[in-house]
Amino acid sequence: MCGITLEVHANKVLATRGDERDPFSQGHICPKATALSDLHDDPDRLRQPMRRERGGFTPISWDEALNEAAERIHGLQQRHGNDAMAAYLGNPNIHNMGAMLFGPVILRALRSKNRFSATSVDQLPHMFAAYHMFGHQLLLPVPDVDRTDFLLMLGANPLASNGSLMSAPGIRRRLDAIRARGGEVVLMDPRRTESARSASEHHFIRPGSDALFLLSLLHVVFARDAVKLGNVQGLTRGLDELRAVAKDFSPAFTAVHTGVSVVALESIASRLLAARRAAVYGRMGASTQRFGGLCAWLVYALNAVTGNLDREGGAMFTQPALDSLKAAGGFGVGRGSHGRWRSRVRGLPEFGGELPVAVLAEEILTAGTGQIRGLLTMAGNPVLSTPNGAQLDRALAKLDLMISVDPYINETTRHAHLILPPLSPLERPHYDLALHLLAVRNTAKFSEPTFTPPAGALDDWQVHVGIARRLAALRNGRLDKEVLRLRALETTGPERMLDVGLRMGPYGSGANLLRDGLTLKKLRENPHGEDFGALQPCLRERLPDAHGYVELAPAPMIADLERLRASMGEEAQTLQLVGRRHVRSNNSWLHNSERLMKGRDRCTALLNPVDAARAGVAQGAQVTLRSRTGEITLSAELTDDIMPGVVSVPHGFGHARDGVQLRVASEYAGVSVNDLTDELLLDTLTGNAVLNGVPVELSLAGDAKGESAAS
Ligand SMILES: Nc1nc2c(c(=O)[nH]1)N[C@H]1C(S)=C(S)[C@@H](COP(=O)(O)OP(=O)(O)OC[C@H]3O[C@@H](n4cnc5c(=O)[nH]c(N)nc54)[C@H](O)[C@@H]3O)O[C@H]1N2
Ligand SMILES: Nc1nc2c(c(=O)[nH]1)N[C@H]1C(S)=C(S)[C@@H](COP(=O)(O)OP(=O)(O)OC[C@H]3O[C@@H](n4cnc5c(=O)[nH]c(N)nc54)[C@H](O)[C@@H]3O)O[C@H]1N2
Ligand SMILES: [Mo]
Repeated sequence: MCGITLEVHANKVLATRGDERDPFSQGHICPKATALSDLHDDPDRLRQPMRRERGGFTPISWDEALNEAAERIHGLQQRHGNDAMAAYLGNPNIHNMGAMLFGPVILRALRSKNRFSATSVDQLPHMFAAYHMFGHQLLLPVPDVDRTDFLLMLGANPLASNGSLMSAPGIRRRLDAIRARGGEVVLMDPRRTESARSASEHHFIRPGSDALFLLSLLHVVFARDAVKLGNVQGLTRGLDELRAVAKDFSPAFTAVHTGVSVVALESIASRLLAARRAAVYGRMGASTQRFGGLCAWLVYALNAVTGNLDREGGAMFTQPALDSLKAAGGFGVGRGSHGRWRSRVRGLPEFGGELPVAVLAEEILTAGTGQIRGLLTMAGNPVLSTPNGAQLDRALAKLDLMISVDPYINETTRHAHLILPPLSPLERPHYDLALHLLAVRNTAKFSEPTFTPPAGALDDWQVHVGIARRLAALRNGRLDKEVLRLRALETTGPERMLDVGLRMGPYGSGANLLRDGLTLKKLRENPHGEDFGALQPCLRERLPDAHGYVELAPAPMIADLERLRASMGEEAQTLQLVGRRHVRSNNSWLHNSERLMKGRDRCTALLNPVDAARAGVAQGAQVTLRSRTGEITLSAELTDDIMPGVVSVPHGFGHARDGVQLRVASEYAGVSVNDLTDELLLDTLTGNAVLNGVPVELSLAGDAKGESAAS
């Protein structure tokens, strides 16, 4: 989302700078931008499809690869049924225009109910809450950081992440501006993070307890009779039920569980209520935890009852230039769905057409009709990114067929029979379909490919349509209508769709060709990007007709409160594991850039000195962390910045596995925290994985006591 300027010569990037003229990022970039050229130049990046044979991977032609992919999928589905072929979509799809527009084509062609994605290790609770409250899974409120006077953040570290469900390039500047105009930023996080330094105030909060904290804030709002609905007045339902629910959760009742004192909570509530404009924002720490669904709901509800939903300086909704909520032409995203089918083994419900990725391994490993025997991964590395990744690692080795659309031979794709590598990010055009939807300002920008792709190379979308068309031909013959439709799509490509989408969007000319509106041509003429201004109140128009109101007390959330209450008895005796991100990293896949990786070891366990002393752990010592699913050994970093009783380990490491072909990443291999996260530990309301607040045991590495504890 940040505008960048690349200075290039021949096929080489000489310099990467922030684009000062980009109206959104205004010159800001983060280190990930410099990695673009490293990805482009990386000798480990695959330039040709690969087939796994006895002696390792051998390059094959694209035609051979696509034909073989389709034939093997078709054969597998004929033998075992359509659901035997599963798909997993990873995070980089959402930064990839072609994959966003054409991913659905291959998913439809697979006709499988076994669809998974990184959504269920990430923002699923937000989508779940948006679906049940606003009637559309993508109506996600974004904090209007540029105009708010009071920002309360839970479990987010935007100074490392650059935002998240709040695309906000240069977030430090934006947070500093809040304080400069006399406002406040309050952060709740079990670690005093980089973002805590840009906040006016930081409070430790016990992992997994945010729902209790939020209920107490609501309790205070109701107790003080301070409810104000503002712009959503007349649109809401369930206010009385919300009041009745919050009544039980007084600050005194929850304080022992959250670790946030009554005084602190009352003071935060007072300032939230007194602020002219305030916004509450929750992210990974409040989302990928045991009560993620409740947190997302309560954050949105709190914004609503304090008059801050859909108003300037509050929690607002974007009006993106290509509006995938309303897009014509068949590439809009559906409102969402819940419980239309269930996973075979554990019986977990689908959401939005997907099953929780935490069940993927058991669906492969459990024999019986409907067992998953084939998997297509598209831009995903679930071995490092999903709970109990080690189990999934073993499961993948057992598949009859695995195909990966991915530029690397990594922890996941090393199991693939075929790897189909897309273009480098500098060889494809870019328009961010997803993150404009989550941005703190309405803007649009299109970037041309920097370099011409090598002749014959294919990008993600071409692989998607290429396999889909071949599958259709195998099923119905070469002259089938579907085959011809897909062939036409292949020649049209994503840019035509983008152009139609922009024309039909809120700033486009629509069907009126004489009206002067946004087109792809216009964006091409202004590579710095178009600015459509600050977010505007728009919820009334954006609520889907089929819903038409804001539900403050959705039935599934109310029912889930029983689980929350039950958890209050069982205070954790063990350390609670949480995650962290580093500004020079992105999940698992930027670790092959020397420029990003150099410097001291980042795959460490942050421990409070109190916990360290109890286990006899000194600064820098090797420690072992164990959970139900496995153990990892890494060095300890002692710091008061982490709350007592909590240990923090980053994810995306663990590259020392046989067959991984990542030269730099292997030097900084680290260990995978997802060998400790537990596929059985879920936010059962939404099916989202618990990656924060996982019980673990700590011991000095090689300590016999720890070993006996593990058995
Ligand atoms: N413990 C713990 N686990 C976590 C998290 C956490 O905070 N803690 N975070 C979670 C979150 S938020 C997310 S989003 C997930 C991410 O989960 P995943 O998306 O499964 O994992 P990534 O590490 O992002 O891996 C992306 C893969 O895409 C490939 N790739 C990169 N660019 C492209 C491209 O343009 N095309 C194609 N075809 N492939 C590409 C890379 O080589 C890599 O294999 O991890 C989750 N896992
Ligand atoms: N540099 C960089 N940028 C990234 C990424 C990256 O890997 N590197 N990943 C991208 C992706 S895929 C995503 S989804 C976003 C994520 O963006 P963010 O959510 O902003 O980033 P995280 O670092 O995961 O922040 C989660 C915070 O929650 C805290 N936490 C843990 N448990 C709890 C809890 O129970 N309650 C509370 N209140 N806090 C808790 C953790 O200590 C951590 O500081 O970042 C994106 N941007
Ligand atoms: Mo993510």
